[in-house]
Amino acid sequence: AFVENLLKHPTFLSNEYTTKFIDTTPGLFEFEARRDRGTKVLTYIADITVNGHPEVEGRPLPRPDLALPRAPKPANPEIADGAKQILERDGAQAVADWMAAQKQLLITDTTMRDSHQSLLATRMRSIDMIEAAPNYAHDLPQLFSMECWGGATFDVAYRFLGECPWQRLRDLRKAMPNLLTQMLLRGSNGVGYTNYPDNVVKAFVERAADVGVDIFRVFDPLNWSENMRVSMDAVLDSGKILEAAICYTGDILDPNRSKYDLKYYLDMAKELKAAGTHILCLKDMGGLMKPATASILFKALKEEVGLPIHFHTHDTAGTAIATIMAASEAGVDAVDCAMDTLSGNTSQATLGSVVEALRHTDRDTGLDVGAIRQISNYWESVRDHYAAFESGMQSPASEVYLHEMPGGQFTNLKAQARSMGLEDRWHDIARTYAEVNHMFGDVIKVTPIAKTVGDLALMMVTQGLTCEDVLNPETEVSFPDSVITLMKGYVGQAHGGFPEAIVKKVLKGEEPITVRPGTLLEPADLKAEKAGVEEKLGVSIDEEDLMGYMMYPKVFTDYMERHVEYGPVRTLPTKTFFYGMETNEEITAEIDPGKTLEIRLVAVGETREDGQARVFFELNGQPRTIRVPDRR
Ligand code: BTN
Ligand code: 3PY
Ligand code: ZN
Repeated sequence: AFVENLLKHPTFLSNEYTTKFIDTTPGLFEFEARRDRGTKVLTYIADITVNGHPEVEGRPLPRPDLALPRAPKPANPEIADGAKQILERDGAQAVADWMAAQKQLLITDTTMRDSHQSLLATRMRSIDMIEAAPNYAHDLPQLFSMECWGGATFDVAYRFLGECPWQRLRDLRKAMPNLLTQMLLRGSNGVGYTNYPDNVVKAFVERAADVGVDIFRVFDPLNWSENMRVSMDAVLDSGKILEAAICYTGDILDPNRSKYDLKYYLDMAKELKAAGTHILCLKDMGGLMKPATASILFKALKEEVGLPIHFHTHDTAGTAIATIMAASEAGVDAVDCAMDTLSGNTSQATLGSVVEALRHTDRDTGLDVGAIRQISNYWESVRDHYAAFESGMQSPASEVYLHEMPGGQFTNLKAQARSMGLEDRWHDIARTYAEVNHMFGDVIKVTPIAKTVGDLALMMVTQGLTCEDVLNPETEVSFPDSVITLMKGYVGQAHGGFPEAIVKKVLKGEEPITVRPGTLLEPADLKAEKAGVEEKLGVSIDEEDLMGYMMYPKVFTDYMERHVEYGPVRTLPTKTFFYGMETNEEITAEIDPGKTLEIRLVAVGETREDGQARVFFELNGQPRTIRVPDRR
């Protein structure tokens, strides 16, 4: 019975031993499983080699001569204590107190989350991150934190990369024992695009805290603090660090744009302080904050609220470093930057340049510029492999003050436009996006509302509709679901409400809700849900998997099915993952710690009448033939 159960165990079926399984499984079963894993991975490589990867079809190819990205050996043999040890020793409040007491400007590295979300449509794979993690731990122990999880990376891992996001978190956590890990959590929207039942949000936070998130940056797309409370309380209960965020939009210097003025930000900061946040985040996802605003806003926040402040911005207009300097001058405690070669444009400010700009000043970051250059060079070699996902943006652009699109949406909306054949109309889309924002009463453009604005803008450009047409009671408009959801109040209550004209038109007289959406959602029966998926998939899943399922039922089940078929594809080099192999090419894949497969592609045979292509490999020196359907 034991063996039988074992064979049905999902971790066994998914051939993923690395952390959850190998420690607890008798060595007896290793051989069988390893062989099986090999076949699965070969099947994946054969399929991609024959049929190509749909995600990169028709996109620019990486240079053909690219070497595997390899991080250099860290310069420091030791791992010095970092901020993580303060959390472990003295708790979350101690980290906030320490932060506020520091003279140097603290730096968060966003390369593993926001930077590739904003530059490469979130497609960076775990293997490329984990390779560099020891360099961070050994050579940059002064970093405040590593933003490496959450936001769009959660579903993209399952959806497009065939990876378990929890496994990524676990691996990174382990490789950087002295650094605080940080995630972006969309409040009641979790890491999804819709409000989830309170008990799902709570369970998600508990899992994430357990698996390895130290700092939770929590935001609400409407800056409605009431809708952040469930997730904020869950973070506080977990003992981890709560960094509640205010999303920044508008322009506090513009007298004609008084909806989001200084008082608005100060009031919200006070609400978040009252809710118990350890750190206050100013989240400028569009990169709209100007230097003069930073001087006024951060000074006022420091004086009137007194919390340590973490500033997040994007370099879309090319102004991020100027604004960071002004923020630093005004006393901000920490800022987000991305490693040089994945910085700038829609990504974060250039980390090395911020460090240099502050050198020999009283806010000197103390970070080693030599180590930064080494790590940045590594990221450069990684980025080359993701040429297919580059947005084509060649320079910063002040157009962002027109559309106010968040950096994290920019590349994604561009890709969406491209897939609809609208790439040439990009500037029309940008203008329409701005008009939709106006029609919605000037909303905060951040997930998921940024997507809603984008959905309607794309629809209007496609159908040649103006805002006047959209609002005209005589015109029949079939609104995207996301717009209906927003106007119904299912995302939450907007500051100042939505304009009556658009609400009336979209809801056709139906009344929007005025309560917190979570109060209308039945608590999920997590036990029953778990049993349901297990039944459907024919395997048992664990609590992490269940959270993947609760946020993204279809994406998760699709992932699980592919995973059972293809095995631990996360261990393949990125080049192989997206492009398969060339004849005579040899690669290695470490499918378990210390257990490496050597794979050589011998030849791709002809496709027979059965529609199957034969692909000939050597696996650890032994010939293997794999048959895959030829779908070319
Ligand atoms: C891959 O990405 O291909 C390998 C990782 C799969 C991890 C499996 S999937 C279900 C379960 N959840 C985990 O954290 N590990 C396993
Ligand atoms: C996300 O929610 O993924 C964001 O990056 C928002 O800025
Ligand atoms: Zn961002």
